[in-house]
Amino acid sequence: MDACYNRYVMVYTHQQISKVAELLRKRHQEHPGGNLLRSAELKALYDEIKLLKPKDRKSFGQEVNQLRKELASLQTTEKITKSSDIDVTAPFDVNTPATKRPALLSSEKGSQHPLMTELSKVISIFEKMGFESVDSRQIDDDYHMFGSLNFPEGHPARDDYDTFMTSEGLIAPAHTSTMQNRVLKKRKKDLLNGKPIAAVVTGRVFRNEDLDATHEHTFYQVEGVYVDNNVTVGNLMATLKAFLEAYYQRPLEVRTQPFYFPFTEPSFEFALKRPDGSWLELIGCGLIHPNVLKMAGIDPTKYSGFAWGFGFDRLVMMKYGIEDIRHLESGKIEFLRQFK
Ligand code: FA5
Repeated sequence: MDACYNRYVMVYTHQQISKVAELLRKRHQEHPGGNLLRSAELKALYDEIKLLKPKDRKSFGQEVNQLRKELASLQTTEKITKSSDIDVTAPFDVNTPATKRPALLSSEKGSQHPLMTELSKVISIFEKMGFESVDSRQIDDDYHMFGSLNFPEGHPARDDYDTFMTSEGLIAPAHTSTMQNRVLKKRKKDLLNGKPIAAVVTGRVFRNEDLDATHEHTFYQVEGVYVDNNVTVGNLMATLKAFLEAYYQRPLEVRTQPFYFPFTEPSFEFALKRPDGSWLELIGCGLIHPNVLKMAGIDPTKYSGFAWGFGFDRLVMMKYGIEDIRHLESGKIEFLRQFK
């Protein structure tokens, strides 16, 4: 701090200015927070300029301006030095007596984010139903986003997912279905041992969306993948119903309608009725397309399966009557505290 300070010490030829400079530097050392540029002494020097003979004004005026610059630099240097003193990760040594600790804003004990609390509940329900939980990735490639999911090259359905891409061509996954091929490949040996493949994949997904109360650019999905002998749409619907009943613990009105996904055949869309009577689209699902099984090395003439992907944020919104999805990632403390 002294070193910085000395860098700005100037020499003034006018004694009157030199005296004020000395006085204000001293004052700054004693009260670093004060505003020297507004000091009465500096103002008096400016007033003095007008009273001088015209021939003396220029050199005196230049030095007063110089002093003003010096004082401004001192204050800026002080600000920078001060802010770099604060280390928010370790503001003081734990052995520092309470009276010597820096004044910090009071804080309350934090809590887990409501989405994470609910995610544990969701995973625990699926584990009880025999599903193993797997984390999805936050960066993936074209093959797992599209190719392995039976999206033909150049197919318009690729444009339905407004994906974010890196300049190297990697993709921020727009859905957790990017994990299907990996799950199927890794667990196909279970089928040979007479066990079904049963996994739920959870994670963040990203879409270049127009945002509104039910659409975020970053949200969570929970994907389910189940493969065995003779799997039917009935098994899919019964699994989703059992999950929803266990999670909501109250009756809900649901609507199912045919849909199109390249990776399931047939495909469906599943919506929940909201208190105001409107429908909230929650789940995309269907029977796994034979090409998706084949690409993972599973024989579709022997095995069949179902898959679903639901919007986890929307699931939680319905549980707590949250009217806008954007609250969840907003970091608004008043909103989050309601879930403590
Ligand atoms: C899919 O993402 C498919 N991968 C789902 C799937 C998986 C189908 C496996 C078949 C088999 P979709 O784009 O419809 O489908 O999204 C699924 C769910 O994610 C939606 O029903 C909705 O609940 C949620 N969702 C989609 N976009 C958003 C968004 N922008 N913000 C919040 N939730 C969203």
